Amino acid sequence: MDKIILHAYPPSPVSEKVRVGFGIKQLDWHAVTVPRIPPKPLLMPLTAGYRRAPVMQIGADIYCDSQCILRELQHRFPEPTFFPGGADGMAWGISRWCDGELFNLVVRLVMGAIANDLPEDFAKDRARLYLGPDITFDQLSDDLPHLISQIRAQFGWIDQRLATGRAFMLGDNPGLPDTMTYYLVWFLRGRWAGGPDFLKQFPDLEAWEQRMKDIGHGNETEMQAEQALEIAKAATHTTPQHVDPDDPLGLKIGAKISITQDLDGGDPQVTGILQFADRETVAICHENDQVGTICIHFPRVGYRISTG
Ligand SMILES: N[C@@H](CCC(=O)N[C@@H](CS)C(=O)NCC(=O)O)C(=O)O
Repeated sequence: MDKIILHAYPPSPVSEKVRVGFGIKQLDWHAVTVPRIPPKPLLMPLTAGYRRAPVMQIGADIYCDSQCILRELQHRFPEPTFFPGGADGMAWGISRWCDGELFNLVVRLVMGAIANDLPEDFAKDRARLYLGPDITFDQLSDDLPHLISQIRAQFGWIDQRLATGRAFMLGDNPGLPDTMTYYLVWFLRGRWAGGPDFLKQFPDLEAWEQRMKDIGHGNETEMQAEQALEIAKAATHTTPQHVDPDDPLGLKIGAKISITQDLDGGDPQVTGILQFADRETVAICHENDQVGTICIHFPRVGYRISTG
């Protein structure tokens, strides 16, 4: 199998979720560092315009969004499982909470608390991604106590879950719900000055946080972006042609489709030729001079597909 390559940058919290996923599965992988804001000229040939981090590459198959990446890791490397004790299915719902409501609150708090110190271009970019077109992080300063109250109650749920004597969310071994919640604790502790004090009220969460940190990231090796592009060009994607006959959108193999995040973050649409679609994943083929033909995968949940 081709190497696992993660296109990301060290401070990215969503990428930390995937790095811990590599740790749970004890994988060898390569890290390509991408810029924190566009332009990302050495990433775009691989993603046809998708600009967020992380993106995983295996040969000429490209996986966008942490949800899609973790699913592919579970598929390719079933053991150690992300679902110890047989918790498949519903555990994915945790991502809708953590990557939606809870992520949004934590981003607002972390960025809102340092709004005046953020580099202008970074603040503008992230405000558009996470707050929408009409509001900036410095407008959140009066809202910080409210945000803390919301996060406090929800981190309390995590703490309660861990107060039951389990080492991890599902029992003795770490799994998907652990990495999906841990990255937000990692982000809040590392990037909000009030984080370490705030977290002291959750002793079981803090003990678990240390266990999660101890898992590590698997075996990481740096790679240059140019090398990743060469690997994609030399490889052939391995995604079969398949579309679920009951697809609610009536998708057809070979149709031209566009995919974008189903929220107003100003993300560009990604366009290509449909190769694969089932309930949870959609994949398109895309061709350009730098990498030849590649297959780009997205989750269905949280993404909107348009045809024609
Ligand atoms: N739903 C996406 C969200 C990814 C996301 O928003 N990542 C942040 C970094 S933590 C990002 O891409 N920020 C903008 C950028 O890096 O250009 C996922 O789960 O991967």
